[in-house]
Amino acid sequence: MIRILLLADTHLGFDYPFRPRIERRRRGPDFFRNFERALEPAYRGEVDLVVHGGDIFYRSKVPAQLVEMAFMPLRKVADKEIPVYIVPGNHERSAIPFRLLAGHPNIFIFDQPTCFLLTMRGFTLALAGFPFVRNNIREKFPYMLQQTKWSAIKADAYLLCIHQSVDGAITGPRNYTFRGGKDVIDIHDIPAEFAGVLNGHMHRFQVLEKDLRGKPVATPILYSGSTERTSFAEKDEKKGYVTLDIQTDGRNKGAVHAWTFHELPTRPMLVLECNTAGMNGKAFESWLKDRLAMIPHDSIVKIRIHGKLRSELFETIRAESIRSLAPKTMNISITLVDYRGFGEVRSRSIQREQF
Ligand SMILES: [Mn+2]
Repeated sequence: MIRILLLADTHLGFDYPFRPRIERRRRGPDFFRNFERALEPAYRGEVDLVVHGGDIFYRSKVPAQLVEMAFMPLRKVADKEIPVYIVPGNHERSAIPFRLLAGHPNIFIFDQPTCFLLTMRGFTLALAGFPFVRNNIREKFPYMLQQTKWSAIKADAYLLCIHQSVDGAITGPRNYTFRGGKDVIDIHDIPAEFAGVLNGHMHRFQVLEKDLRGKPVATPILYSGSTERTSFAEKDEKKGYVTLDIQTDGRNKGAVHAWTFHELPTRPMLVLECNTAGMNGKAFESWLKDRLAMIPHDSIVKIRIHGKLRSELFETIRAESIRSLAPKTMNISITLVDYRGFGEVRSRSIQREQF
């Protein structure tokens, strides 16, 4: 039996400015904290290997300091002789940060279609994978898979490590389901020889075990989801990582024997709707104070403002004014729902400042 820890979409660097223009609560440290929490079973030696399903960072160009901060925990795992496998995600187009990691003998990066072999306690595991494919993975998938040369390798079990959408994957507050698009893998193209697909890209935890018609598939597709909420679209989602066991009965190919989702702590994320019709600055302030008093102090809050604003209200909803009304432990952003043009630009600039 081999025990694996799967984490993905850690999006490190999100709201983590090294030279902040303004002092306020940042969400950046939350992302680092959950990254470390997800790796704790590895620190304790409770798993045999770690797979990161991609999007370590929140975007493709990141400062060297951030790269170093992100790699320290992974190196700590690798130093314990626990191999770490990394799938470059859509935010990892530039290969540069990986050169720093690639030198470690226990860190393996799917920077091109590859199949890594791992033998442990007499069990040989093959980990095939390739970096995120941006365009038309539906058509390219069989070729990418073939390029890993997995079928020429003898192993007790095969795993596929990728960062892609697959038919049936679900995302967003309205449960959008991926089906049949050119950037979606046809679930039937995944060879039954694979015990499981360890996947990133979907920020919601989910395990796909059926095709779009509801017919069971041979290979479960596991998305551990992101370790923190990267947007309000994820506000009601549980965040965490997955552990799974690969087992074989000797006769059959190895299979995913059990998987467990481990939830990580996240701060409350709330949307406050405000209709400003007839409101002046004072009224808005007292409305906001009342609302903020009712919610947890460490909330991440989005205020959606409806209606046309009196000019004095524009002053009140400036980011600084709002922040002065809220506990320092909160994160607050504002959206002007009914404004286009000037109003929207303004609201965007407020949002940019907040996140
Ligand atoms: Mn992502």
